[in-house]
Amino acid sequence: MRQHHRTACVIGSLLLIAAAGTSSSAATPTKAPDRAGPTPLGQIVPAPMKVEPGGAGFEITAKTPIRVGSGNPDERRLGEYLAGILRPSTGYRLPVTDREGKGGIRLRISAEPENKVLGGEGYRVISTRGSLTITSWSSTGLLHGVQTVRQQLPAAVEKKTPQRGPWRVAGGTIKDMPRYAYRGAMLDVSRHFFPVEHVKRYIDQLALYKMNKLHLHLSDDQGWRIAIDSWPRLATYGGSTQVGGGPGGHYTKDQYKDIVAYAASRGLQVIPEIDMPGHTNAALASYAELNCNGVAPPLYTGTNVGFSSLCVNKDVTYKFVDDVVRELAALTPGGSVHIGGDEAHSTSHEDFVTFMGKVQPVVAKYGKTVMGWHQLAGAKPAKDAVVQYWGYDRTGQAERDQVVNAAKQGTKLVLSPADRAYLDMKYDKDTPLGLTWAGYVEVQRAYDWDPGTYLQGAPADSVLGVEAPLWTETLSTPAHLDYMAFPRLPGIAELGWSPAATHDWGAYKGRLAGQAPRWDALGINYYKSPQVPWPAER
Ligand code: TNX
Repeated sequence: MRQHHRTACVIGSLLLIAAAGTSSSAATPTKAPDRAGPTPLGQIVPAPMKVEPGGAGFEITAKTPIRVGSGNPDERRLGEYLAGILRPSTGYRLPVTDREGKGGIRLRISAEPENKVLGGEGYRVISTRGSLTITSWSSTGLLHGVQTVRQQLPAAVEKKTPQRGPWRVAGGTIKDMPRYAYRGAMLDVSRHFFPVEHVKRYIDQLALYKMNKLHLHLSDDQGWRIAIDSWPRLATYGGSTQVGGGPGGHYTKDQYKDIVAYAASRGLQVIPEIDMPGHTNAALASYAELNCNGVAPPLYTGTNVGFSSLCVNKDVTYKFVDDVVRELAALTPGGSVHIGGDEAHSTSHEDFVTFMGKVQPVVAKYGKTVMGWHQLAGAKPAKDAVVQYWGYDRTGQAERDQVVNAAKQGTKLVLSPADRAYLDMKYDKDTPLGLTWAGYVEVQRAYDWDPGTYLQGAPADSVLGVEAPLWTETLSTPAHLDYMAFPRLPGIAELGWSPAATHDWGAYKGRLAGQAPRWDALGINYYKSPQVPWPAER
């Protein structure tokens, strides 16, 4: 489909096809979890930093209260969140109470030194016969602790109707904190539009794996998805279709704020992307004056890339950029705005550099830092810009060097190697959805790499973390998103969270297999990779 723009990709795909045949070993199913024994402490995804099993462990019963402090509203909010997961399946009342007392589940945000050393996202879980304590320095850490407890409980806890217990958490202590500060997922809502409810569903899935950034690809050739008051036709006309010609759609500002707030309640910051100067047909179609020739092209519903460009030498272009970035920044509590910059094949290099030189200060002017695809490294990245690397095994050395050199000069990196982290790549030749330009990406390939050493020559501390993009040229329903994200997304989440020392495909695939009953309970439509020892069906 897009191979004429990525000639090297075809060769890459063929090599990978050859490699894939040798690497998939027949997987023997793990035993279904014994109803009598709880999930061993720490057998979760992502793997925790430190696990000290021991003791009888906690059992949730009809009498269990969820204790929160009286002073901190986040403790109560997260207590209610936990209760909301546990009540339907356990059938217990699980009152959230700030009354002092012994026993039960306890949620605590406190600045004690044992919490502070675990940083702004770390937490501890202490499971004993008498109580289950989740404690953290921050509300985000407490939320991550709740997700850990959730995964330690039987998968049936995710169901929406009463199930049989027992509801045990293995005994011992978990001390946990992330390896990387940036653990992201990108959703392309431009190629196909996904309404708020679908985005929230994805947010819930990301939170389960302790991801903390949701990058929304809000504009592309096929659709503009966010209301901009000063340029209303962007959304009403530019958002009126999608790949294949369906009705498309866009988020009103209120809907977008709802997404941002929901994401925040699940520990995720939203990073909005307006892709520029290429990938802009939807904008060019909406306003004739944005085109160098003053003529608006028709809307586009195909899947080619690289044919559109904003008019770099027109003043109105920068008025447009200023308005869009200003309105977007006002909707963005987080620190970054993503300005795209990839595949600007219809913009000369000189124009690209000029354009980025003018646009980056606009982002700064509205109090945000720039994020851009790694082509930004070929222009002059702003001092605090973050560059997102999306190369793959066939990416040329010159292109890599550009990114590595920027990193040496202080540019921070987010790694999304397309042949590892692109959730839209097919798993193998039989995958009914997805693309192949970066090759097939089976579950092991998505997991088995180290972000710390991936880009040779880049200083280790230039790596902020990882992100798994989900492009949607071929994906139009939540079931499609599920199928491509699961089971690869948890692997990228683990690379972002878990200490490098825990990295081990052999152990990981067992823990991953243990997630399947949970996905079944949650109605997640996952790909049953032959590389993973899924539990036998019950
Ligand atoms: C490349 S990654 C793109 C997207 C496509 C994607 C499909 C990047 C920055 N650009 O426009 O949707 O490949 O895999």
